[in-house]
Amino acid sequence: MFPPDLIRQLAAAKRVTVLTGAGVSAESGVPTFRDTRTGLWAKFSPEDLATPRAFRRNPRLVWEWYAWRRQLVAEAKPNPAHLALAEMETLFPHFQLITQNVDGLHQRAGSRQVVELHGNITRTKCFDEGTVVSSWKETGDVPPKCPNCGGWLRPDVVWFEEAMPQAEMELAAEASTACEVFLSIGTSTAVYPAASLPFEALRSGATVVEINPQPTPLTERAHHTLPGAAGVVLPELIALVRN
Ligand code: BV8
Repeated sequence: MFPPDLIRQLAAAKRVTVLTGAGVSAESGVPTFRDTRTGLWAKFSPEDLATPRAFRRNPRLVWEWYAWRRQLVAEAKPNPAHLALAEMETLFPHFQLITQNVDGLHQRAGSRQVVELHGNITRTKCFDEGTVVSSWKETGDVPPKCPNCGGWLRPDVVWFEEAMPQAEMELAAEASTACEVFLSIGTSTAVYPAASLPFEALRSGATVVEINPQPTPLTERAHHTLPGAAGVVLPELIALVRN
C-alpha cells in the first residue's frame, strides 16, 4: 500500500531525482557491492580491492576481480526496476537518474540520461594516463598494457580514496537540491560523497523516499520508506503515478 499523499505529489511533480545503488541490480543477479565477497573473493573486503593501493600492490588480483565482475554484468539482464526507471524519464518534465552502480544496466534498460558517479566497469582506462582505452593487443599480460604508454590498464571506475568525477558530482548535487521528490533506491547509504545526496535533498525541502528491504542511515530521516525489493515496489509505484 503506498501513502496517498506520495502518489498525489509524484503525479503532480515536475522535478524528480533518483539515486540508485547496487540493490537495484541485485534482482539481475549482480551481487551487491558488499555481497561480492561470496565465493572466490570471500577473503577480501571490497575496500581492499577497489583502491589504487590495492591495484599497485597486486594488479593481477584486482584486474581479475574486475574481469570476474565484468563477466557477471555481461550475463546480467536489466530487471523490472531498471525498466521502471527508464519509463520514469518519460513521466516527469525534469527527471534525473544518478547511479552509484558501475554495471551499465540502466543504459541497457533504456535510460538515456544517467549520471554515473562511480564510473563504469565495462570501460577500461590507462592507470598512468587516465585515458579510456577501447582496444589493446592481448599479449598475455595481466593486467594488459596500455597501447600508448605501456602502463597498466585498469577498470574505468572510481576507487575508494580516489577523487569523484567533478562534472558528475556537480550535476548530481544540482539535481538533488532542485527536485521536488528524491528517491533513494537500493543503496546502503554508506559511501560518501554519494550518500550525502539524499540528505542534501532533505535540506533543500524535497520529499525524500527510500526503497530498500533493509534500514539504512537515511531511513529515519526519509519522509516515506517503502520496504521491499526495487523490482517489485517501483513498477507498482509508477503504475499508480502514470494513470
Ligand atoms: C572520495 C566503484 C575524496 C568501484 C565504489 C580516506 C581517504 C579518502 C576518502 C575516504 C577515506 N575514508 C573514507 C573516505 C570516503 C570514501 C568512503 O565513503 N568510504 C566508505 C567505505 C566509508 N569515499 C571515497 O573514497 C570516494 N572518494 O571521497 O574522494 C578524495 C578527494 C580527493 C582526493 C582523494 C580522495 C569514492 C567512493 C567510490 C568508491 N567506489 N564503486 C567498484 O564498484 O568496484 S563504491 C561501491 O559501494 C559501490 O559502487 C556503491 O556505490 C557503493 C555503495 O554500495 P551500494 O550501492 O549502496 O551497495 P551495498 O552493497 O552497500 O548496499 C546494497 C543495498 O541494496 C543494501 O542496503 C540492501 O539492503 C539493498 N538491496 C538489496 N537487494 C535489494 C536492495 N534494495 C532494493 N531492492 C533489492 N532487491
